Amino acid sequence: MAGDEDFIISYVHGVLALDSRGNPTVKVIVKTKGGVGVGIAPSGASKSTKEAIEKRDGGRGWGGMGVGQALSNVNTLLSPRLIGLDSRRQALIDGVMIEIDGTPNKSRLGGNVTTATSIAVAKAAAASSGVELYEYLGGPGAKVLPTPLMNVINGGVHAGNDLAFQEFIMIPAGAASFAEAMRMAVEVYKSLKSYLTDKYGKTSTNVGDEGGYAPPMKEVREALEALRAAIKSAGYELGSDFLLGLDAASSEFYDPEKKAYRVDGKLYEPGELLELYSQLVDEFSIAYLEDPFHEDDLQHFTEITAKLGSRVLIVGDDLYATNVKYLKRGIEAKATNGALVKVNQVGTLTETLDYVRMARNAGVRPVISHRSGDTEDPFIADLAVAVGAGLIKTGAPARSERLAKYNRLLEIEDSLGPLAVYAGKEPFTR
Ligand code: 2PG
Ligand code: MG
Repeated sequence: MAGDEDFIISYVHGVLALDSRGNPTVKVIVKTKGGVGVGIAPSGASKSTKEAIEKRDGGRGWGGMGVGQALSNVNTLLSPRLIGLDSRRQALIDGVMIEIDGTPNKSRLGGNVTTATSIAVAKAAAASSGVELYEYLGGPGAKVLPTPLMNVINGGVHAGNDLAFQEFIMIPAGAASFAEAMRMAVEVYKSLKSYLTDKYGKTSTNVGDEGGYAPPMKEVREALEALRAAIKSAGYELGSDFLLGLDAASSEFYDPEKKAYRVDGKLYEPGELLELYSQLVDEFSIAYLEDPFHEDDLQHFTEITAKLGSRVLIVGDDLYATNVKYLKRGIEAKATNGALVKVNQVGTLTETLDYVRMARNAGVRPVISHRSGDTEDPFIADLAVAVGAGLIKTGAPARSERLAKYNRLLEIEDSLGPLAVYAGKEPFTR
């Protein structure tokens, strides 16, 4: 049994790491007498303006993306304040960082600094107590393996093609276990590769930032058609074995001057875009739709949720930026029935858990998510099981920064044995 002294933080150190796009990021190592925890901050491309600010050096080196100042914040500002604290006191430690930072968006310390530190602290405490991270964070009842939302065709700012929507997602909801979901997903991922090679040539299966293919498609329906064909040729049924999803990430193709969205070479007024979404839902068994409207258009979120919310999970990502302040507004406006969760959008684990709790209490489904620039840190896999989210979005079954999360979930399912429950279709049944 670990004693109290085993949890006391004795070492906090920031060190340079590189993310999956080769950009510098912050890695933090926290040690106690009883264990070590390492956290690495991920980084988005389609960021919300409401997110915590990453500390970047600017200047010429690393194309301005250096994190020298951020690392020095860990080593000179945070380290002396955190050493001596009990690593289990996550809320207190996150509160100390929020206080030292003193800004509404972590711009002094850096959201990359607070994120990596917050995660490292939780991992050090889990290691010190000798239990698995998901169990430390979620308690002995944590046993739900999330249904993966797998972005297998990349568009938007994650790929060099003309697809307006950022993510075309397959969802192996009909599997009986997480391991079976992965097998089904990999089979479809391979059959998608054959389909794309036949139709668009070899270069169409080069992958984008999240491991999905980035074929030279021009229209949204082409991508959905490809997914439908791939599911069928792998021997599965769309609508039962697999569902489909979209992250439109529509702030990226919204034209504020024209107050309209540019999709497939045409301009859509919000009402017309809503109509397009509802046709796609009917045509392609779409059960998941993220950021259908831009991040300040609460009103059309409310409209689409009223119209499609009984059949589709309408999820706010850029809309909420994992921040209770924006989620509260969304709940009051009945804007969505789902809320994306990214620790680095807000910058601490405590604030993330507050957000998950607020969502839950309002009947809004939390969806744990990676970033397009991610790392080998599998933290979100444990987080998803800990909070029993039932859904995780962490890319295609390709590129090790994505597979780190899936592989960790396979390991968790194995370690839970017969106790494990695969969420499957549950998050989609209302
Ligand atoms: C999103 C994310 C992750 P990014 O929009 O949901 O898929 O992308 O990390 O670039 O914001
Ligand atoms: Mg998104």
